[in-house]
Amino acid sequence: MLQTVKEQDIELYKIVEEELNRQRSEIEMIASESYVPTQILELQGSILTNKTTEGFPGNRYHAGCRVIDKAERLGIERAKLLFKAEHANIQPHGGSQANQCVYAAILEPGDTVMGMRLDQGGHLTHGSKVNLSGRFYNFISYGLDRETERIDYDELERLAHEHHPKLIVAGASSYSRIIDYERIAKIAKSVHSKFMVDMAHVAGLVAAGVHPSPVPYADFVTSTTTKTLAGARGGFALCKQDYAKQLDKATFPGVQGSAHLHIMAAKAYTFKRAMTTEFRDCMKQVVKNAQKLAQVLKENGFRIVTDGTDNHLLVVDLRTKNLTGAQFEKALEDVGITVNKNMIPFDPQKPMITSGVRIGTTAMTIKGMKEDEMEIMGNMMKAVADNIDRATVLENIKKQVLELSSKFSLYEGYFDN
Ligand code: DSN
Repeated sequence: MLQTVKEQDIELYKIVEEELNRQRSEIEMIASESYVPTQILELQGSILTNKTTEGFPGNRYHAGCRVIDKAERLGIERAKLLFKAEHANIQPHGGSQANQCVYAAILEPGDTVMGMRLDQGGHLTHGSKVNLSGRFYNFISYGLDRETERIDYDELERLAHEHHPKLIVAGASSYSRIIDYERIAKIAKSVHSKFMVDMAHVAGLVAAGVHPSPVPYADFVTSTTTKTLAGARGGFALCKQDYAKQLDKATFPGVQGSAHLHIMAAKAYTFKRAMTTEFRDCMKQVVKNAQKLAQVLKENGFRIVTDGTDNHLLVVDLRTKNLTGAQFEKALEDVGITVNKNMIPFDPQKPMITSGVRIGTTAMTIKGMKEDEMEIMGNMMKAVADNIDRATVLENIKKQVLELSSKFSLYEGYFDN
């Protein structure tokens, strides 16, 4: 790939080459990342990018759509089949846009909505004041129980009865436990609220059947096709048939303009691949790996938020190691392990410092790592934490990281043709 780019734009070629080397040599544990199959790279780089169109298959604002309509229809049908959904819209450019499309479908500016607090695991688009969601709508936040560090469903119910939201949003970007979708759906029903689940982080696990599906309970389900779905860089939204027209109209012309056909084709491939046994086995291993890593870290003196995990990620409280998230993130990056600093529940630190890190196992599981490698990594993380100021020890760990990474290949022959 990229041979003509190499000839025409060596600066850009070198950036891609450098990034590929980074992805090959480092241990990638950002919970929202994965490695996509080469079919996704090919489709996202395909000639489908040339077609401009607005509207939906069979009802377009531009001529010449008879072929690309097939790609979007295929993606829609596969999304519906995979998640057993009544309606799918695969046009949202990302997860944030998918959320915006649902909001635009059923809310008016100023409407009251409930979402999970960003600093306790929620997402920016679930009502943060620095995001359009928090500026356009009156978001009331629910959070976690201080003892269990799990969603405080009683508080959620109390707030719902107090504020009568038009929509309740569930879903998170740093919550390691199963969310009780059925219970929140009942609460939503009891206050005549609609219910949306943003399943972006767990969508691959849901597709593989290793995590409960929100689809039977929610009026709307949004997601990305990246993260655990390990596919196209984009989003999609599912809904009950009753809301299909509203959702489509909100997506186009409400929120977005022309569709990205090359990405929609890659989404269609993502859904097909997520139905395979190979993908299901991989997702099972993602969860096993996260649980193993949590156990090893615990044995190594770290505190794990909620004491463990049910999914692909864990949030680690670093206070037992007298470290901040920013310090540990930097030290791990220096030895070649990539994680992100993350607020722990009721964190006394600021968001750019934090008391924790979030660690995900999707990418490394896709590369082929299993429990044995999780043990090695948990031990390396302890060694980094315990030797944060010892340059020679850290140099040695960096060599171990390289050695471990070199055992797992990534995009072999990428630049060969
Ligand atoms: N929401 C951000 C994350 O979870 O990392 C980006 O997808």
